[in-house]
Amino acid sequence: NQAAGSAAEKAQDHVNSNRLQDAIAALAAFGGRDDGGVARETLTAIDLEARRHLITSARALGCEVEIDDCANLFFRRPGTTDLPPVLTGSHADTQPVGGKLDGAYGVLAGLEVIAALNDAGIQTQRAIEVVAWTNEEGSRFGPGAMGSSAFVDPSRLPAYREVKDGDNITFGAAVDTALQAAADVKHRGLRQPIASCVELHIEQGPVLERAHAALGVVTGIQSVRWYRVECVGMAAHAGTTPMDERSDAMKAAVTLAQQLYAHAAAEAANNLRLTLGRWQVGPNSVNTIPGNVEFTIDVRCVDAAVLERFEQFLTQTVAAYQWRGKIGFECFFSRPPTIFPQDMLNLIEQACVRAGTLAGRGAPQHLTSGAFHDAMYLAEYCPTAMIFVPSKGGISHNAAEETAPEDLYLGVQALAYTVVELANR
Ligand code: HGY
Ligand code: MN
Ligand code: MN
Ligand code: MN
Repeated sequence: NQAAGSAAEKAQDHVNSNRLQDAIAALAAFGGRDDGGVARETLTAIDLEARRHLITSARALGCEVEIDDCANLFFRRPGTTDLPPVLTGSHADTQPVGGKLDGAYGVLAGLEVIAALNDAGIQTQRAIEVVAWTNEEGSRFGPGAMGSSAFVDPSRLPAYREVKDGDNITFGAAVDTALQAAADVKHRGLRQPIASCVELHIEQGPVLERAHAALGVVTGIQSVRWYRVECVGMAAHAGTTPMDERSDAMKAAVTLAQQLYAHAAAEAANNLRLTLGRWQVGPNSVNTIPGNVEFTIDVRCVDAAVLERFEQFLTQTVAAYQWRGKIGFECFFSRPPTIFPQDMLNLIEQACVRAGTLAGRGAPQHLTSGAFHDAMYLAEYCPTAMIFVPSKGGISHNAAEETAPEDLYLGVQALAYTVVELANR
């Protein structure tokens, strides 16, 4: 496929680092924080402003823009045929305190590839679509990756629409507001034909940096489960209630939490990762014994059997806890491990080797993603793969998230090569 190779190489060589940096800075302004981080949770007013900015930017590149029933945004560069498009992109929503690259980099990289194709005067057989998925983070509305999940399986959307955020706003109402704000954008259904998908993302961990690798060929994504645990005791007076007569929900929650951390430590050899990230205490008063404590569990592992073992331990430990109150839990997010197909890995490898070699950097590093991504759902639907660039200090989901401009540039070069190769197959 020599002709495509040269188009892919030409596209790679037209990626513009300064234009990419400007695009990253412009998007980061939406929800930008004094500490350099970004606060732009999904479908908030600031997220809608950022979406409008992306629509304007994509139209300036000659793209057609479409939006679907889950408010996923698609920026399309037509091809010379009507064959199903190649999809790239990522998510534009952030954690409550996130960085300016998580998700945003993949969306802007897709737009930079389109700008490079325009500069190079390249036409591809297949259209190229850049997507900005709705609610990848799952922090405002759980679970995560709702947009890509509903795209692949529309039957999931009704239940997602019922999910409420901390202010009792439903995801459905937030989606409808986003659709109204994009009334000038062509509407389309979910689950459209896609030939293949490539997502470029920062690693968000320390592997590439420690390996001194500029680029990562992502072989898969580890499994993940989210649980909500609720301890229901009885609120009572902190001063008058004897210790042996309390139904202290905080004591129950803290005891259970310690046991879960001990289990995680026992599973360290399997690299089980446990996070108890969000706690809500009722009535949350200095001098009232907590009557109600709810906390979340985020547990991950490359080996799904380890998560099964975790759930058994959680069930047994909850059942064994003796007190007057009760403890309940529910799993509200569960994804098996994702494995990307070998032929896609080979293409990503080829793209990374060329970009890395031209820059005098070493070979790309193969790794499993510790973070989940929208690509985990797309992998169920079409040939899918991911490219990583390093994260400084392995830090992410933190205002200090950072990647060297040179590495961000190489990542987009590898993406350009991959997308053009796929769009000419
Ligand atoms: O949590 C995750 O893995 C993703 O970054 N939202
Ligand atoms: Mn992300
Ligand atoms: Mn994230
Ligand atoms: Mn993602």
